[in-house]
Amino acid sequence: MKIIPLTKDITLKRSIDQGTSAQRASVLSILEDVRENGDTAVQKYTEKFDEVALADAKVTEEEIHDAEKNVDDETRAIIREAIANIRDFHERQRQETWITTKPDGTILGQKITPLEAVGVYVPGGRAAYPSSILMNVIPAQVAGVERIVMVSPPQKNGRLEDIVLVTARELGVEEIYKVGGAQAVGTLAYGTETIAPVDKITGPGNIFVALAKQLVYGTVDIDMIAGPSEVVVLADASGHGDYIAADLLSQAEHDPMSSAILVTTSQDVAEETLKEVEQQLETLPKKDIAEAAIRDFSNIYVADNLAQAIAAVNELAAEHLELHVAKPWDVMGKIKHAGAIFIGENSSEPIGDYFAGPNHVLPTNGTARFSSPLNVEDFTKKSSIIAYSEQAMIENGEKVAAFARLENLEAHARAVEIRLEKGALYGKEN
Ligand code: HSO
Ligand code: ZN
Repeated sequence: MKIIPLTKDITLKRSIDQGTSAQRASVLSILEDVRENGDTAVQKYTEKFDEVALADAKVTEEEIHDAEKNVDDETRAIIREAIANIRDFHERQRQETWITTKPDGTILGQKITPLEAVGVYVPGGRAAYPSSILMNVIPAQVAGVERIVMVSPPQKNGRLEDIVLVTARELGVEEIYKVGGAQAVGTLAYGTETIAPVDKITGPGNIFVALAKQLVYGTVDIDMIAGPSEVVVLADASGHGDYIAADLLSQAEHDPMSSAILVTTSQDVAEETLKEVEQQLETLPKKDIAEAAIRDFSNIYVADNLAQAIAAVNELAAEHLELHVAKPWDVMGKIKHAGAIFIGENSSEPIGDYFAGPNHVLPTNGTARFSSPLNVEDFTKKSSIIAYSEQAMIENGEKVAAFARLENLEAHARAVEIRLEKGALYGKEN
């Protein structure tokens, strides 16, 4: 991390792991194996990668009860409150089916249907974030998805992390399997003898999971391929270096390839932030990770004025953007690209990770230019409704037939014309 004057063409080093060709080949062969050999293949890979033999991957009621004993009431109360906030926010995203009628009797509409089955991948070990379970499951539930399946790699004792099971229970997710990696993605996409396939797979995972999701896309839908977490802070002279540094580090600790950027109009804020980052870093348990991210993917840019700073921030199209400026709402109106915008210095990014309500699954690596946070609509699909009246058919049929002949599609034209000839006749019969 260095302090650099903001020039016109700042290039931001951000990165996403694309995987090696060996990793791709291995993922492809696992997927093929799971597709052909179902449960037998899944068991084999669980033994190989998770080093545990599981005759049945399904999580039992007993395992959930055991997990519940190990998670205290206080923790569960926090999770419940987060669930309520996240559910409340996502309820507002729900879209309704609509229908419109025209004067000639034509009825047109858009029917919203939830996906029938969704699989949520939950990484194992330290990355088994309960918050990510909430962020993936709740929008699916609000959308009305009937079957939500959770998969996660087993620990060596053959069980899932207590907190994963308790969070699933709090959400009412009942179908949980102890399977991880590419084999879990294959299971969800193709189904096995014991696990029915789903329509969409969401949730973060390691490179093998990401590659597998890419490869099954088309057979099923997927959410996105997320890159390392990133944050951009925009600050003017009113910004406080200690707050800014703390927030930069909060995303730096996610991944050695995470990116934490400050764009500021104030040299003083730049210097104070740099000093604070160095100091605060020292005592972080994940110092190694955060240090790498700060060293390799993070910088402080000093702009001449706010307009230049805003232009840079739009260029970056950050996953998370914090506005530490005197008039954050004014600046908000000028932001074109960001996954989530945190307004004012009390809106620290982790508030959004856990508790405020909006989804923390956000477009990374500049994809906020064209994509949105995970949301309820992602778990629904639309069907168009077209109902033509006889009058509408008679009035418009010839135009449609002419359009069809423009494309040399004679059968299309005749399908319409047969109604123009006979429609009146059938109409009279009724
Ligand atoms: N900041 C991450 C999400 C997360 N943070 C989960 C903590 N737990 C990506 O938005
Ligand atoms: Zn985070």
